[in-house]
This record gives sequence, C-alpha cells and structure tokens, in this order.
Amino acid sequence: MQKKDDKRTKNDKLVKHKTIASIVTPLGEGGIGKVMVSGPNAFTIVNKIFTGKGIADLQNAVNQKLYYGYIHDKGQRLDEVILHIIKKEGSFTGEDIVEINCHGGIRVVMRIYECLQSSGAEGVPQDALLQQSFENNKMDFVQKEALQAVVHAHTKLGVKVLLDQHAGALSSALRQGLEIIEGIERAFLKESWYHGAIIHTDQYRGEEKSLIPNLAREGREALLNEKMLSSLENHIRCLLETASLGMALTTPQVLVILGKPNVGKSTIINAILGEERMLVHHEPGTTRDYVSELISVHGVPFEIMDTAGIRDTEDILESMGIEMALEQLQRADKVMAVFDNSRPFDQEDAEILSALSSWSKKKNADDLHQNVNTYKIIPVVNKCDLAARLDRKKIESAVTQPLYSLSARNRDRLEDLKERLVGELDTTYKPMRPIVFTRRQYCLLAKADVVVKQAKNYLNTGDKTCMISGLIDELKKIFTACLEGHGTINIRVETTR
Ligand SMILES: Nc1nc2c(ncn2[C@@H]2O[C@H](COP(=O)(O)OP(=O)(O)O)[C@@H](O)[C@H]2O)c(=O)[nH]1
Ligand SMILES: [Mg+2]
Repeated sequence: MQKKDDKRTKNDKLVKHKTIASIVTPLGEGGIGKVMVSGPNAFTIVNKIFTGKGIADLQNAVNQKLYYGYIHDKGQRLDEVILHIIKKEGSFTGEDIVEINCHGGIRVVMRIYECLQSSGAEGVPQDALLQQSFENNKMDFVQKEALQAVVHAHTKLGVKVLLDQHAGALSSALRQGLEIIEGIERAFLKESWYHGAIIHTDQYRGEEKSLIPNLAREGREALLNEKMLSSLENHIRCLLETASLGMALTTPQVLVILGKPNVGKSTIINAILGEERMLVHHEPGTTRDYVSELISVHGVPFEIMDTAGIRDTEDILESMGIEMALEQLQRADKVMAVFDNSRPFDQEDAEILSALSSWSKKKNADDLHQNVNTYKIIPVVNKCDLAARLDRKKIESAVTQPLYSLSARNRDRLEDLKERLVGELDTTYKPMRPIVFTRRQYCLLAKADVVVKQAKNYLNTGDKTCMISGLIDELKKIFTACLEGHGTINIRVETTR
C-alpha cells in the first residue's frame, strides 16, 4: 500500500530526493545538447567530471550563474560545456539542479549522460524531472499533465491553453469545486444534527415539538439544500463542457475526406492548407492512396486525410487506396463527404452516403455523448462555380446536416467550411480559462457529475438521504484524485472521443 504522502502514480517510481540525470534535448544532430542533473547530490556528482574556469567546487557556485569548463572522462576531455546552476530554493524540481549545455549530437550527449550515471546519478527519462517536481509539491498532477502535453502541442492556441493549465487555471477550478463540496459537507452535518434533534424530541419530548421546527428554520440558511448541490453540478458541467476543446487541442482529430474520384477532395485540402502540396489531376483516381497532413483550423489541430474514394475498381493500385479509405474511415473523428455540383448524383455518390451512414451508426453506438455528433459529418457540394447538375435532395434526405456549397478552385466559402470544422468549440482564447484536457480528468469529472446528480435525487425525493454523506465523500475523493493523480483505477466512464 502507498503511504499518504507518497505521490507515486501507478507507473511512476518515487524520485524524490534522488539525484537523477536526464537528456532533455532530442537525441540527434544539432547545435546544442542538454543534460539535466537534479537532486541533493547534483553538485558533488558533477564536480567529479567537471573542470571549470574560476570555480573549483560547484557547492560554492552562485545560484542562477553560468560556468564555463570541460567535462572529462577518466582524465580525457569529453566536451566543452556551459553549466547553469540552479539551487533548490528556486528550482522547478525542488532540488539542486545542474544543467549541462554541451555540443549537440548523439555521441557527446550520450557520453556525458553515461559519465553522470557512473558518477552516481540515476539515469531517467525526462518525465521523471516533472515527477520529482510533483513529489516535491512544486506542482500538482494537473499542472504536471499540462507540462507534459505542451511538448506535444501542435498549435499556438494549444500551447497557450496548456501553459495556462500549467499555471494553475484548471487546478484552481478544481480546488473551488472542493470548497463547494466542503461547504455541502458542513451543511449536511448540520442538517443531520437538526434532523437528529427533531427525531429525538419527537420520541422523548413530544410536548415541545413546536419549538423544534423554529430551531430548524433558523438554521435553514446553512442547511444542505438543492441550490448547493446544483451549484456544484453547474461547476462540474462548465468544466466538462471545456473537454471537447481541451482534448481537440491535445490530440488532433482525424478528418477523413470522402468522395468519388474527381469531386475535388485534393483541391479542397490544398485550399485549406493554402498551398499546392497534394497532387491534383483532372483524370479520376489520381489520389491512389491516402495522404495525411496536419492542419490547424482556428488553432485546433486536425489530421486531414485525403482518400481515393470508395468506388469499385479493377485497378489494383487504386483499389488498395480504396481499401485504405475504408480503413481510415474507422479512425475518423469527423468525415467530410464531398459531392460534385457539376455532375449528376450517381451510384458512387450513393455508396459514399451508405459508407457515411454505417460510419455514423457505429460512431453513435460507441459514443454516449451524442450532442457533438451533428458536427461529425460535413457534407460538401463542391464546384459550385459550374452549372448545377447534382440532385441535392438525394443527399439532403440521407444526412441531417446542412450542405456546404463551395468552389474549392475559386476558394469561395472556404472560411465557412473552416468555421464548420470547429463549430462546436469555443476557440477564442481567454487567459487563464480552466480547460479539461485529458481523458483522465474528463472521466473523473464525468463520474463526479453522476455522483452529484444521484445526491440531488436522494435529497429531492427524501429517499435514502443517509446515502448522501457517502456520496459527498466520494465527490471529495474524485476531486482530490483529479488534482493529485491517484485513485483513478476504479473509475470508468465513457468519453466523447
Ligand atoms: N470548376 C471547378 N473545378 C474544380 C473545383 N475543385 C476541383 N476542381 C477540379 O476538379 C479536378 C479534380 O480535382 P481533385 O482535387 O484532384 O479531385 P479528387 O479526385 O476528388 O481529389 C481538377 O481538375 C480540379 O482542378 C471547383 O471548385 N471548381
Ligand atoms: Mg485526390
């Protein structure tokens, strides 16, 4: 069993007060490489392998100063380096830190890393530095998750939002939630007391019955009422509503473009990308396999996939592409189905609609939160600069979403299409706005939502009110788990994505 102050999560080992070394720059060819040493013996360990100009012992180094010198291995110079000294009082790990800035390249960096290990530091992946910081209470678990996610952020909006969460935006909203819960707990205890008093009087001093309701009324302001639970429910709902943006920012949504050959799929992607990156051809079937690109639409990343349509074909290469299109469809978070305004609706278009319908059915079955489904299918009528020969009614009767008419060649109404792609998300940046950005956080809050609704129900019906204190306790545990990263194992609630 873990001790109370043991902040290990399931997969992390405790690194508090250990001296650890980690390569923090990517291993590869580059100008500069950096290895960080953090822990109580950081200075003594680096002392063993460093000869510096104007400094004999790093214990005497000045905080936040740079020191020039050499790293050596068994008397041989290994590299010319600049050390950055950060004493534990001001360091982000809460331990003494030596940052060794050396020349880039795999060999040099690896040798310094190995030297540090043979001098007594424990070699660890860079995430362990965040773990150490977390264990030393320099950040909570949500702040740690945010910093881990920043590394993988694809857009400027993603970085800004995640840095805000690292600075504590979501953490303070969670603490606020905890305060509401504690208020509820206090009120509930009080109510139980009053309730107890009433029963007691009823049983033993029935004659004084009339005094007691007055007493209860006096305390009523402080009593647990539906309002308090509703305010918690509201708080949780507001947080849950941010999850689709948060998760869209951290994990690019897969957008598959579907349509028979030559409807202009590649042209649409090129137009969104703003450059002629993809092969566009007037002969049907040019895109023989799928092409994937990362794009940013209003700061939200998408992995956009062009496909070869899904028509029957005898051409082996093309049919491989078609198979892949169907395969990619399984991965899709959103599908853009493209139709050609200048050609009549035909069998191939009908097949697209039927593929779309089976995809949508499957998606609905997997997805408990169907409110975002309206945004998952985007039917597009392209080539609206040409005379209309397409029977739109056939498409309109098969999909519930409004059709988007555009001309990719003329880049006409492209902005509307982009708006539509991020339609369900509030992408305006508001500084320090709390945003739920991991599945873990989402699952915990979704569970809290279920629990608070249950408590409200018991309170309203007056049924099983004795259960409420257990539920309050559970809510407290969930919020604490969200902030501290433990106790998540038994909580399983379906998510939107
Ligand atoms: N007139 C017109 N032609 C278009 C439009 N979009 C694409 N095209 C043309 O249609 C042909 C096929 O386009 P492409 O993007 O390769 O289609 P895909 O097979 O669906 O990827 C090319 O000659 C494009 O220039 C449009 O909006 N209007
Ligand atoms: Mg194409």
